[in-house]
Amino acid sequence: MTDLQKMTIDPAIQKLLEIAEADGIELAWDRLEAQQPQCGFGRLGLCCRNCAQGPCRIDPFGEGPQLGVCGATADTIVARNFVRMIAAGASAHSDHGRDMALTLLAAAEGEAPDYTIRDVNKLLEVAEFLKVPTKSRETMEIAKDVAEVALAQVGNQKGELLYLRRAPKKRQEVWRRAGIAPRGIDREVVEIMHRTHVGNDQWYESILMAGLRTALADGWGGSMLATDITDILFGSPVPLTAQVNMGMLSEEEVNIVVHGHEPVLSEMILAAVNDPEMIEYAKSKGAKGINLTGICCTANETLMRQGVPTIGNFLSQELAIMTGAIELMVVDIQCIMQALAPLSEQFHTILVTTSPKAHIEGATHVEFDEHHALEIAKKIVKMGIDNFPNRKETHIPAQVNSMVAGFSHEYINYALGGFYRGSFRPLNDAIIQGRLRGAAGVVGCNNVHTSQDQAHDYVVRELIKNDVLVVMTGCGAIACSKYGLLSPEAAELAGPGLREICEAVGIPPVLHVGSCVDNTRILTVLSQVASEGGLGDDISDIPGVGFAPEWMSEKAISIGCYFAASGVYTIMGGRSPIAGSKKVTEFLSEGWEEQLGGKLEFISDPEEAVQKALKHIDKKRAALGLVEYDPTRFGQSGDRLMRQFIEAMDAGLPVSLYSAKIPEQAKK
Ligand code: BF8
Ligand code: SF4
Repeated sequence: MTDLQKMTIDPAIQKLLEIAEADGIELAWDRLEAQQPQCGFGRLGLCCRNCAQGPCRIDPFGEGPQLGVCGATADTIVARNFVRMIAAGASAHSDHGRDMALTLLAAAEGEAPDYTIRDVNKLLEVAEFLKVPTKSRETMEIAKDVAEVALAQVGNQKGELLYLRRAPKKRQEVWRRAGIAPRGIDREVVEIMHRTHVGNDQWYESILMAGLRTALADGWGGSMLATDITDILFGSPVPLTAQVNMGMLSEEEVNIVVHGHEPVLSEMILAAVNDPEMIEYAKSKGAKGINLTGICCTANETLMRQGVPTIGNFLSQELAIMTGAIELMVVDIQCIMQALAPLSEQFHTILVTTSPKAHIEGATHVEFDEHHALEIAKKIVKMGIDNFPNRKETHIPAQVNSMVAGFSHEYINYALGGFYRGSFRPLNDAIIQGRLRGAAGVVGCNNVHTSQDQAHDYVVRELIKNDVLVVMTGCGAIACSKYGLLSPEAAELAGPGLREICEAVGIPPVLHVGSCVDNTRILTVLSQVASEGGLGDDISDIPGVGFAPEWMSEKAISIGCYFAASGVYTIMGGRSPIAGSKKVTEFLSEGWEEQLGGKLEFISDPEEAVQKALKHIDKKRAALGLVEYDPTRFGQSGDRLMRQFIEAMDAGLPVSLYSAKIPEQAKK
């Protein structure tokens, strides 16, 4: 493997890294090197700074100190650090959900005229879950109540979150029995901060179970509300084709890039760049038009609904600026590197921050306010257009790939069951028959410690090759779309059973279900699959796994934990932040599996991770009494054989369409 391949497998990024090296531009990889050696205690989760008597560090080799000044053990310190990660991640998702609810409220009250209700059916469905009456009521009246109940859920003090009822009954009972059915989102997060204060909860098991309750408040609360309200305001996604990677930057147009997470901003920027006046203005500055593209999850949001091209995932953000082709990058919240500000000063790019919660020193701040959304969005776009004449030399890589995105859980249901009988029955049947071995959710970030996208690409290729249907979100989805895995043609790479399904239904073997908050769509699919029958009656019965091969953010930890608490075997790649405690590591695995049927494990080797995942899927199949997975039983139909038959005919080779065996020379 070359040095460049060790950094990224994306050829567009490799090309830009070469330029960075030649020009002496410092990037995340250089800063990682400058950080070496990284603190071993911190890496293992063994450093506590929760009070001013510390920092206290526990010696993992048992030779140095084994207790913090207050007497905290390694297990306590590791568990406390871990659940604080959950709390931060759950806060990020849930505060995003809260902001979506506030936008819905403002829209319903007529104070945010640029937003409207694009999916009334979804509003009605959500209203039912939130116990908001709908009969003989105006849409905006319902929307106002939905927004208010959603906000009340965030601050709920007693009882349980209403969305827990979306889970299979058995799962709800598991949560109640374990004492982890979340109350309100804010309450759970505050409680974690309280529990982990010096001298409070000091038993790792109790700390970790509280962490799970907080993670559930994210998955079945804050994130689920964020997804639902986004669908209400901007429409539930349906499949569309789109393009991905740096080649979607334009040499001739004004390039505006949205980066961050909240579609409240990116949707308005999209409206602004499509304004004919803006386009004319861009032309007056010598550009051919305006080209909007995105990075990270806000890109996923606009991609899923509008087909806006995505130019990259987390580790691509600095390189995007390095193309010299971006007039303006507008960011809102989360996963935005501070390094973008000094970097953009080396180019002509204007970096605009917009959220009162996410300022960056050196960037231009234009505060976004949903009450004047379009006006502010136009102001930002105009700044970009005005910057076009300042563009100098550009290095836009040629790489572009096609993909299909937009698989909401509603659409997956529709695609598999058909319009008149939308259902997960065909999916369940495919798993029962063994045509599909199982299903997997592969999600999460890039992490500079591992080659960008490599683990995502490897894990997903292996899973589909083994007839495991894959659903993806976040930077993982962007990663795999760059290598063509989210296109229908990728069915060629799938195992025989999965390939047949893809060809029959017309879907890729890897389905893009959205941004990181949209992992909740996977929870909804899992619940509906469990309720459909034939695959047990709980999420933990389903032959499925969760993966976050390149995770780095605290949000990913929260996601991993709410999947585990929902009954899914979840594998996180890279380094384990709990490696400093054997007890904590075992509790997250065996302990949680015993109580909850799901577990969380950190496995750095992707090959080992895939093997464990397949083994787990087979174990679940056996527990359900399903036929053993046998790929040789399938693959005797489909487009591929027809294509091979025609090719062989053209080549004058002896073949029979009805023969399962095609002569070697007829194969590609
Ligand atoms: O929420 S996958 S790097 S962009 S945290 Fe961030 Fe990770 Fe990307 Fe989206 Ni999710
Ligand atoms: Fe040290 Fe305990 Fe304070 Fe942590 S809480 S820094 S272990 S004294």
